[in-house]
Amino acid sequence: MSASQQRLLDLGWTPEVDRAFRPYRGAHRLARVCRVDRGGAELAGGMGAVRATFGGDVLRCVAADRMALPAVGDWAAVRDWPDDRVTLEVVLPRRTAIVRDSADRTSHGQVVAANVDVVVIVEHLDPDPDLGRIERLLVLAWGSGAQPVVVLTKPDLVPDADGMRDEVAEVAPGVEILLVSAVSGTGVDELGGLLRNGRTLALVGPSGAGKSTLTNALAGVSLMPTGAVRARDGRGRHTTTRRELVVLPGRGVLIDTPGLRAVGLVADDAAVAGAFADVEELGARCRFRDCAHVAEPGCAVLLAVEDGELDEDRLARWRKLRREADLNTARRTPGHRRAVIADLEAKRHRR
Ligand SMILES: Nc1nc2c(ncn2[C@@H]2O[C@H](COP(=O)(O)OP(=O)(O)O)[C@@H](O)[C@H]2O)c(=O)[nH]1
Ligand SMILES: [Mg+2]
Ligand SMILES: [Zn+2]
Repeated sequence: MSASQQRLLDLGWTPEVDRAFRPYRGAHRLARVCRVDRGGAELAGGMGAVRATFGGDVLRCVAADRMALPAVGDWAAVRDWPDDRVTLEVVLPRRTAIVRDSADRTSHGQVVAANVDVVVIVEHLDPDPDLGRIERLLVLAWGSGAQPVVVLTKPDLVPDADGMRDEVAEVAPGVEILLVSAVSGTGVDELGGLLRNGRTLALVGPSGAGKSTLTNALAGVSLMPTGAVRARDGRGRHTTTRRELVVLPGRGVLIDTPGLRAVGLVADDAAVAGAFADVEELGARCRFRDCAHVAEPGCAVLLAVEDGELDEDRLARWRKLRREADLNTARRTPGHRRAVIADLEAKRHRR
């Protein structure tokens, strides 16, 4: 195998990517997006790193739909010009995408990371983990098409990490949960085991959870600035002038996303159902098929709450996320928008 092919494999290249790139071969080069900023993107490919601005087609697509904006993890066809300019001409179809509400709250989502195999939800044990945030990030993960895993950091700082993991397990049905301490080394190998066969892991979670520390621990070298040394710009915000995609040759690819604060979700029903598999399962046993689990007779969900089998707060958070998902669905389909919103309003008044 050539060095160029090896580099692409290390970047997570698959035959699927190759097929998608085929029509562009010849005039274009294949590369993966490592970072995006206002002016363009940094990419890596068989020939090494390259900086590109966005081509006309990309800009036209972005004007119509923000989701078309190249994102870290995207595979792209780039073009070299005689005057040494390089342009990102085409974003290849995404296998998976982590999508959140765009910061400007217009109509579309914003792709946080693309072509991710495993979404690693990173949450600290000290201070206490925020169960609601974990649930939201699980919805984000289920919506992406990638497999979610929860990593609880800083177990070295609490007396009963195992007990806390059990609590988190209650809000993460069917999801693997790892305790990982970059300080003591606990769980680092276990997490590293997920990085194999050129798979792409994306770390998501709040600022300070320990994402960059994990990246460094997995890489075995300090690639990412962490809490203690992180630079801030004049407004006190964390600067993002750093790479986000790290290649660990022979293992896989890590995407360290900047801290997602209040995650605006572009949740849909399926993503919420994935994150709340326990509620869904109970709901399937309700007497009425369209049971809203509010006051219906024969409601298995309410019965479970009564029996202490399902946490009331979790049910409340599920309701809230379901409402968000409904509103998102409404927002995304302009034709149905008015009717659905009217219906939601009517329901709200009835309650
Ligand atoms: N005690 C302890 N501290 C940690 C652990 N992981 C991260 N930290 C600290 O938490 C702070 C934030 O970590 P950082 O990686 O920058 O978080 P990020 O914002 O999610 O990238 C840093 O001061 C780290 O040294 C851990 O497992 N144990
Ligand atoms: Mg960080
Ligand atoms: Zn019910």
